[in-house]
Amino acid sequence: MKPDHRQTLTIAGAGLAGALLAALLARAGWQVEVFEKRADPREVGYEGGRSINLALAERGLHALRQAGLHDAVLAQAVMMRGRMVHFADGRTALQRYGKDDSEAIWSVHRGRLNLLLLDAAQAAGAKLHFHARLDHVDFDAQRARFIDDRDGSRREHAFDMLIGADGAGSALRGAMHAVAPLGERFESLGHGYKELEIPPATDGGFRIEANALHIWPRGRYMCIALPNTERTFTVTLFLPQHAGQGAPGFDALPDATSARTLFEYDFADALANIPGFDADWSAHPVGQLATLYLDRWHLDGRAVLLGDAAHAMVPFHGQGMNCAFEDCVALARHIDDADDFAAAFAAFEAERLPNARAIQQMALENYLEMRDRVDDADYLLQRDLERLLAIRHPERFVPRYSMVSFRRVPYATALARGRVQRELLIEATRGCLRIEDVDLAAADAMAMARLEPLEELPLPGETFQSTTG
Ligand code: FAD
Ligand code: E0Q
Repeated sequence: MKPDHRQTLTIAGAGLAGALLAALLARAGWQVEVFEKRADPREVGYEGGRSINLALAERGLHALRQAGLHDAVLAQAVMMRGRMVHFADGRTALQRYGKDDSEAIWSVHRGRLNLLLLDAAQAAGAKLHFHARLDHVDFDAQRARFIDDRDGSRREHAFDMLIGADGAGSALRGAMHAVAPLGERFESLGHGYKELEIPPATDGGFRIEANALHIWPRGRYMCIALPNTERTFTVTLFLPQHAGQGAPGFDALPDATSARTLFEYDFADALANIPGFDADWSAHPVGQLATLYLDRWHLDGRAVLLGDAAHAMVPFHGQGMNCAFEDCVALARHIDDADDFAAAFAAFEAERLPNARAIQQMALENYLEMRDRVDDADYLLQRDLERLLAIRHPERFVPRYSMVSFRRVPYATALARGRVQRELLIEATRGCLRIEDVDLAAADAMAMARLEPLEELPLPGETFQSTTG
């Protein structure tokens, strides 16, 4: 479709996905209006609530490139070359994410990224409305009601179509569900998270390695830390909600003193760098983690969901935002390609829903891998062989982590090829203790026989260009 000035695209939610989508669609020439329940963060400062920083990888970077924001975002990001694993005995080891610095991920500040996206959306011509919480939708009359939570005042808005970028608790999803069930299923992980801060060192520098994602795996739970440009780190503790089977849980840590005892035992080297531990613990809430599955994401041409509103996932692959950004590019492309909105939304759902399912599953799998396996001997041997095969067969054997983080092949492809590769690694390392024990010729033969070259697979929408951008 060519942009039609008699039609307005109305977006609910000006978070990460809503703001980027508004920028992309406005740049393509569409009239866009965005309604956000919170205050304008550019006026009141960012009132976050959820994770302070996020890992940005190639999928997200590619989407930002489409909006002309790649360089501006990277200028405010800290490179993370790999995972710095802090073992229980105090040793540390850096596990590189990629082959060199061209394959790294980036720690970005959620609030600053959101500000940049809002500015870009506005500069491209999108109209932004704050203090406007989507509350009720009449799909027959095509009218939506928004509430200003400061005083409870209401405003009505006539829409042509609604796009739900209003996050995991999406009000649009609820309204769509009332008209035609979406097959909604929430699966709680049973684990929550809490954030703490490592401030700069007394000399103003970073207290621990700056260019890494730190991880303290402890079997059934773990801590991670991501660097900030301010030379601080945001630490996140992931822990079962309920204590049991010898493992601690948030319910058994009623106060900072009991939490401190856990940290003294399990995360002593982290605790030594968190001088505000007690205050952080008391002030920060425990966040919930869940996966949201839907069977449908759209209501003919009148409404569609994307990002967390459509497919919230657990954060252990660092892909929720990256996937949401990829959704934005895909939706803009389908709107460009299709003859009407119903066809665009249907094509978007058909392309993205299976891929959302795949990354949701990989994110769940990564929790087990991160908290329990990164210091396991079998796992380390398989990673060694994986690295070797990736060098020997660069076009065929691409580690699953790399397919997810450094490539843009569909997530479903990464999941399927990852399965084949994992089987291969298990078979080729069976009975081996060291990489020298592995029969490389046999591993090579398996790679050749079981894996087609990856680059021959087409990428979705490689040809999409926004009309004016
Ligand atoms: P949101 O960012 O939640 O934005 C939704 C917006 O809608 C908000 O501004 C909200 O105020 C607004 N809104 C809500 N309801 C209404 C309403 N009724 N009316 C109007 N506006 C409304 N992802 C990564 O890629 N990398 C990471 O490293 C990473 N780490 C994470 C760590 C944690 C602990 C968590 C919880 C998540 C992490 N994620 C990460 C996932 C990422 O935060 C989400 O996937 C991403 O924020 C989704 O963006 P969104 O725009 O869909 O939703
Ligand atoms: C990344 C980057 C919250 C979070 C975010 C992440 C990652 C992890 C563990 C977590 C996965 C990884 N990872 O290191 O394999 O790559 O974003 Cl817990």
